[in-house]
Amino acid sequence: MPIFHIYSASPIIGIGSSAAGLSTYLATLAYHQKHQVKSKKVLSCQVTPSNPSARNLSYKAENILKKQLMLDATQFKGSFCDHPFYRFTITLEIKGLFWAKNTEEVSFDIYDMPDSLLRDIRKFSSSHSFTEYYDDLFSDIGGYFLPIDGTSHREDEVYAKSLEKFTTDLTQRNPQGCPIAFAVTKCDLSELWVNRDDPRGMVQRRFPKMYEILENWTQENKEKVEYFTTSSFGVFGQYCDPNSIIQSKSKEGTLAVIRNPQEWQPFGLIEPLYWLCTGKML
Ligand SMILES: Nc1nc2c(ncn2[C@@H]2O[C@H](COP(=O)(O)OP(=O)(O)OP(=O)(O)O)[C@@H](O)[C@H]2O)c(=O)[nH]1
Ligand SMILES: [Mg+2]
Repeated sequence: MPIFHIYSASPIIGIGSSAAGLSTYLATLAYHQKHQVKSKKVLSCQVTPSNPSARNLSYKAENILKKQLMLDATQFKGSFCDHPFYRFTITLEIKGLFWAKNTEEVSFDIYDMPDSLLRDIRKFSSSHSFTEYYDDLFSDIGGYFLPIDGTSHREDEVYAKSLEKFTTDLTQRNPQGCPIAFAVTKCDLSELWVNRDDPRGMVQRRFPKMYEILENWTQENKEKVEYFTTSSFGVFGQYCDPNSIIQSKSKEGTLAVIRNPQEWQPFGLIEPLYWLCTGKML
């Protein structure tokens, strides 16, 4: 059986809204060996954490998330290269023509950045002590993964301003273009779950200002943006109850822990990463 190996040489950078769930997402990706992919053409999907930091994430999922606790907030480092990166390989079995099956392997590195970065990008980019750090955010990057807490819609305007600065700088510094995967996280929560199959519509309605910035950017510069819905915790039972217990809610979003670790079934984690690496939608 032929194996198509796609190796994304340039890393992906993950930057999200406050406590968007990026670290939880990566730990969940590392921990679950088999992942659900909605597309019927995907027969199976397996994720392998392939460097020590990624394997350590899997350990955190087992010993923190599964014990109904939260991960610590990701710390800001003085220099971009000090942030750990995680290496993953996604192996997909894809239905071909007639009875044929193809195997695809997609490997990539991803950086987990602290979420304060997106909120503060305007302050940050103009601060002299961070010039080098800011420059590194744009050099030789394969794509950006932008997880946004779906319940942080009252912060749309704040993030839209940062996104405007970020996309303008991206076009200037990276003329070859760079894709952005915008992922609405925590879609196990009922208010988001109902619209999980319409990511673009959900972003357009809940985050109209960010949507406008991204759509203008794609049209003017022929850059690529795609929208996704994800949940690291998933839903469970006959009534698709959110598999999460809410700890607190504010305009910045919702903090929660996993509710039923035995029924832990994340969804939507693979699609944005696959798209960033291959340019194809699953
Ligand atoms: N309901 C729900 N809550 C989630 C999900 N993923 C993460 N959370 C919660 O969201 C909060 C933040 O998660 P983190 O993974 O620490 O978020 P982060 O983006 O890494 O945040 P920083 O490291 O502070 O930048 C925690 O309370 C998580 O348990 C999810 O899929 N569903
Ligand atoms: Mg984090």
